[in-house]
Amino acid sequence: MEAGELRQRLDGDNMAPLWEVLRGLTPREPRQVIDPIVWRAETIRANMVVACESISAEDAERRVLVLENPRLRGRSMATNSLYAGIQMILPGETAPSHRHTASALRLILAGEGGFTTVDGEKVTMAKGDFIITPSGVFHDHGAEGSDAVMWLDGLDVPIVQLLNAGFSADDTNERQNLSRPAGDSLARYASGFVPVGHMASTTTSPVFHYPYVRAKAALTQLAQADDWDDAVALKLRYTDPTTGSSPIASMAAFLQLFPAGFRGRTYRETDAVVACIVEGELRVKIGSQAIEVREGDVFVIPGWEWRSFEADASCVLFSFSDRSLQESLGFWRSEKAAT
Ligand code: GTQ
Repeated sequence: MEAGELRQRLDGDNMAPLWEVLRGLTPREPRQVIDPIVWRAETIRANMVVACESISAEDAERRVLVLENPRLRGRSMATNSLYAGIQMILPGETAPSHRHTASALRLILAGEGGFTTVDGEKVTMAKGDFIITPSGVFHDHGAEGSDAVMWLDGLDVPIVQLLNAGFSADDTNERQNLSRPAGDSLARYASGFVPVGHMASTTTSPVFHYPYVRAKAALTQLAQADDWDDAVALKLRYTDPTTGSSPIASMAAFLQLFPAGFRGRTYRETDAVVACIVEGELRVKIGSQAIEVREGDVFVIPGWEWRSFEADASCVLFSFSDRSLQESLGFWRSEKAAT
C-alpha cells in the first residue's frame, strides 16, 4: 500500500506509522526547544510597581509576574519543565494560605520583614534566603515591616501538568495558625542532629528555610580552599540535611561562587536552568550569545546548550533546574568542551 494511503487508513483507526516519527521520538541528542533569555532587574521592578498599583495581593491571591520563555509564550513556562515568577507583597498585605500539588522554591530578592508560613511554622525572609514550600503543604506570605518584599518563585507546575496529577485547596484562614515556634525545623534537622526515630521523607526536606547568612559563611570559608572547578567554580547544591538529597525531588537548587578573574571552561548539561545573580556581575556565553548579568537579573540557559562564565569581581549566582528529577531517572548528562 502507498505511504499516504496507509497513513490515511491508519489515521481512521487512531493509529500512525512509527517510522515517520521515530527520530522525533528518540532524537540523537536534545533539540533546542527554548530560548536563552534575560529579565532585567529594572524591568522586573518597574513592571511590579505597576502591578502593585493594579491589584492587591489578596485579590490576586498571588501577585506574581510570570516569567515566560519566548518560545513557550502563554504556557507559564520559563523552561520546558519549570515555572518561574516574581512575587511581591506590600507592607500589611497577605497572600492567603493555600496548598497545591506543585512544589515551590523561592529566592528572596528584596525587602525586610517578609514572612512565609509553611505548615504552621513562620519563617522570616531576608535577602538571599532560599525557602521551599513542599507539595501539598499550606503556605501563606505577608510583609510585616515597612518594606515591599519581592522574591523569585520556582515551581514544578509543568511537571505536575505533564502528569496531570494536580490538586489544590484554599485554607480556612487567610493566615495559618502557628503550630511550631520560629526556627524549629532548622534547629531540629539542620544543626547536625535529627530527632531519634525521625523517618526521612524521600520527596521533601523537613527544613524549608536556608538562610543566606549561613550560605554566605560557607561560600566565604570554602573560597579560602582555592580549589575551583574549571567550569562551574564553586557550585553547591541545597540539600535535605537528613538525606543529602534535593530538598524537593523534582527540582534542584544551587548556590555558586565565582572568584574575581574567573574564566570558565565551556560545558553543557542536559537540564535547562533558571538563574539569578545574588551579588556581583557575570558574563555568560550561551551558545553564540554573550550576555552580561547583574544583581537581580534572572536568566535562562537552555538544556544541552554550550555555556561558559566569566567574572571580573567575585559573584554569587543562584540557580534551579530539574536536574534532581533527571538524575533520579538516570537521564542527566554533562560534557566539558575540549580545552
Ligand atoms: O506562592 O503559592 O509564583 O501558588 C505561583 C503559584 C507562587 C505561591 C507562584 C503559587 C505561588
